[in-house]
Amino acid sequence: MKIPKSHPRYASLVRREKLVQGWRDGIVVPEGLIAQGRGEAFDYLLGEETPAPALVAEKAAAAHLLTADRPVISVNGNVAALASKEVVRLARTVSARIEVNLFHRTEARVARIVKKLRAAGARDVLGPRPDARIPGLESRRALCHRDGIYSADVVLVPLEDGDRTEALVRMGKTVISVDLNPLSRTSQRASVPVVDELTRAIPNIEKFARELRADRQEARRIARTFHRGGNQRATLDYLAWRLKGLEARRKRRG
Ligand code: PTJ
Repeated sequence: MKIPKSHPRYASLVRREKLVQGWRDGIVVPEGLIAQGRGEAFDYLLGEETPAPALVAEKAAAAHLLTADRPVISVNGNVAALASKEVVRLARTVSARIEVNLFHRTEARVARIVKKLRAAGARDVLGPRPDARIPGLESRRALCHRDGIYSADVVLVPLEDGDRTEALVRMGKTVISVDLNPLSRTSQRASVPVVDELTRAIPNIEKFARELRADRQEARRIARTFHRGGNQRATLDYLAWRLKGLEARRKRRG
């Protein structure tokens, strides 16, 4: 479907089309379309733009990825459909490995996602033939690579389910999440929860990484001083302020 650029919700409609196409191509699972709907509801409440606390978390995410010894970006079906190019660009900027890790795992879908990432410019993608397991996880999401997620010190997990975030934190890793729901288990458990829309968050993290690349000391300082609790409070305050504003506008209109 051709979406007119003048449509007030153009960006959101383009994301929907990408996901539906991803589903047709066997990259996205139907559950992924439901997940996007949930994300959209939160994005609507947040004003469909990056809130200030998310910018702070995105800068901290960039700092952690840049100063990591073994950073890994985990990719699932939705992420591949929405932001393959952006993920590849970020991986290059912060020298991270990319690993396909799926909740609804089939080997055929892993192979299709790897192909999509390669077409977007990735050279070396982990995912097929996993050789390790994340301890304490029953689902097929536990399957991973010893050279990738298993031994990573910093893992970026966009659009995640809470179980794996908890398991990765238990393994002692710094976990960066991207999830529009500030109340999800993922956002509550991640070391750096980024509450922003994926296709805005990944380029923002990349932009901050480019800025910080020349000053590792500053990157280390930002990573060290990020205050997770304070940032989460600021996100909820922002949401409450938005809702109050919407209510005031409704009252003015009568
Ligand atoms: O490809 P697979 O098999 O690994 O499956 C991927 C999905 C997304 C289906 C799977 O990870 C899943 O079921 O995720 P959940 O538990 O529904 O969580 C997804 C979270 O991402 C929800 O909290 C949504 O609010 C959030 N979300 C959805 N779309 C976006 C988003 N956050 C940021 N940007 C989005 N575009």
